Amino acid sequence: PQTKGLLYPRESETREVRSLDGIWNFVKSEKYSVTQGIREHWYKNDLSRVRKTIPMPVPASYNDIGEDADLRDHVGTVWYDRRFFIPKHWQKEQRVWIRFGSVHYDAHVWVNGVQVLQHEIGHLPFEAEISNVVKYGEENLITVLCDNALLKTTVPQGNILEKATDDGVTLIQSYSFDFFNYAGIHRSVVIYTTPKLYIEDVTVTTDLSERKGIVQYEVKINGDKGNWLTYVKVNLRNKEGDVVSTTKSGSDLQGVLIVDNVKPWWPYLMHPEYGYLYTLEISLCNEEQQDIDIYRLKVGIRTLAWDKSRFLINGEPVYFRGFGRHEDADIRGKGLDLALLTKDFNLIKWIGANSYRTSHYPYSEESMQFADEHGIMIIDECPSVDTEHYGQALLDKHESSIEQLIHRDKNHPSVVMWSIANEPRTASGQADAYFERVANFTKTLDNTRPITAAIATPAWDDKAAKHLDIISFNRYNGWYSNPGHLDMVTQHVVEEADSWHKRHDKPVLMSEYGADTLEGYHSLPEFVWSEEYQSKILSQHFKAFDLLRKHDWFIGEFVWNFADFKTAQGVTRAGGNKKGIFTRNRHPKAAAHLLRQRYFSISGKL
Ligand code: GCB
Repeated sequence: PQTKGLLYPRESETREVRSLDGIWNFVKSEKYSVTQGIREHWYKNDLSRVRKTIPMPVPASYNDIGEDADLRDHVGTVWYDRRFFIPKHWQKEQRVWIRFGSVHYDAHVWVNGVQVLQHEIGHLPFEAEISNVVKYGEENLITVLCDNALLKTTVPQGNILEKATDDGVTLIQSYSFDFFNYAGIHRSVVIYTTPKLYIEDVTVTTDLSERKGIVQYEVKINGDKGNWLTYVKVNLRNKEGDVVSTTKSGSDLQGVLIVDNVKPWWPYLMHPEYGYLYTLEISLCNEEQQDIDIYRLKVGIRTLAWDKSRFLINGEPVYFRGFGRHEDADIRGKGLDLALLTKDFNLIKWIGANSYRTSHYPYSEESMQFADEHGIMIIDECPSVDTEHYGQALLDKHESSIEQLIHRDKNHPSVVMWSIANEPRTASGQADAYFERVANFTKTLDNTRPITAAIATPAWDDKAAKHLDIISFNRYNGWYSNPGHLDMVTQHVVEEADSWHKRHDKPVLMSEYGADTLEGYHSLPEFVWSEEYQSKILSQHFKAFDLLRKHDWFIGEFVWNFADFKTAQGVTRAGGNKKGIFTRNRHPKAAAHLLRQRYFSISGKL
């Protein structure tokens, strides 16, 4: 795994960043074959010389760009390429890097015909130094092979079947989770520079003591120091840009900064000034105090604590009002779209939510930065969905996904919990040892945040929850269980939350509930799929949550889902999963107004 460095690429006095986003050339392999293009050396020259290419936007999923079902439903490999310049002046005293925000699922990258990267598991960044591969002051070629196949040992798991069609055979990708397996170059591609000796990584942890903030940092540098004596100088700046704390010169790679009259990081609506961020400015200097490298990182100063019955931020108990979500939109699929991201955060705040779970995979780095700034708490989930057939190969990859996730997101104040799986099959005897391993592994990487998993196995049958700090459960009362029976919701929710708490004596939250709803379909009395039914199902849950909130240990409610999203085709899905409170275009359904009333009223700020 690529767990060295990977700081978000930012410009500074010593670093340049260039985007390779835009239109690339694209071709899909005719058949499912990882080796076809490799055998035929498609990466050695422009793809357009060997195949007829089509234009493909980056970042975006490729599936919904065309009018062709074969492209949408393609199973296997596709190829992208484009040309780019490297300025001549980068040759001196620089390292040149290529970095991908994410490619789903498996990616191989060549620069000028030389393979520089391979990365499996989508949703996470990866990078390589390409200083010795690029041509300076000239045009260069980058080629990406992307494979979307999900198998028994991928995270998440899937299965590929060969089926007869009217014209021969075809490959069908099956998977048990319901979100569409979008693929392609999903997030931004950048080329950036660092000095030869550079800041490779930073880890920050924070604490509060009375009115003081404590920022502990650890900096990793990399590169040949030669005979230089180097120093790390760290400044903490407030929003106005004033230095509020600084290290003495000649400091170590690790240290502590103290901030008087600190402004802590608070969740949205928990404090008038929520989402307060300082800037940590790290300078690597030589003995004459000249800057060799400078990197800046936003820092929120807060504490997290949890016990058997509570979850606290800055010493205050938190009740989560949130959503399960997806990175999903018309045309772009899972491609990063800053307009959509901004709109989503506006809607999250409009509705009064203070949190969401990154169901069912890590979301973009840009979204994590938004969450920091808007005070939105994140339950950060790794891409393990519906885990089954437990085994060592799967465990290795599952752990790798967690390692990469924590490495990427460890410094975000918004991340308040790690979710190590969604709806794993935890009735199985093997789930016990498997999740013990995964939970322990996660703890060794970060013990400052609690661990959860969203579980759908009933408490009495589950083998994994004992390894978690906080229990999240998913249940569709009035939908998958007893559809049409709104009078069977409240009691069942209360009983299930109670059963989790009795068995484990830990904080409990409901991580999914809801009902599919076709916008504009109305029915009185309420009928499944109508806007009235969704509103009523929410109200019945609210009654349960109000009963449960009398106990400290019930700590949150997460509607499924923020917005409608695309799924594989199936007779239970009308154009996708319609459990959104917003439509796929982000318009409110009737239930959005109801939820808004509740979220503001329970936040105490109506
Ligand atoms: C679940 C899954 C979620 C689905 C949802 C549904 O339990 O965790 O991924 O989308 O149910 O609507 O069926």
